[in-house]
Amino acid sequence: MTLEFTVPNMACADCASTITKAVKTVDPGAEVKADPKTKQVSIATQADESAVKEAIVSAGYSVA
Ligand SMILES: [Cu+2]
Repeated sequence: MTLEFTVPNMACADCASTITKAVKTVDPGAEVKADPKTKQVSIATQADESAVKEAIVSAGYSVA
């Protein structure tokens, strides 16, 4: 399953890597593409959408 999120406060490559790490705490095998320019995060994962969202939010980012 591929999840698509918009993360408006992902501002730079560091944010993208923080978000990627946060997602990987939920699913170490997740494939994460995070683009600070478009604010889009695309995640190929078996994990629950709500769990992935929660991980991103606890890392300090908002999910639209
Ligand atoms: Cu940043």
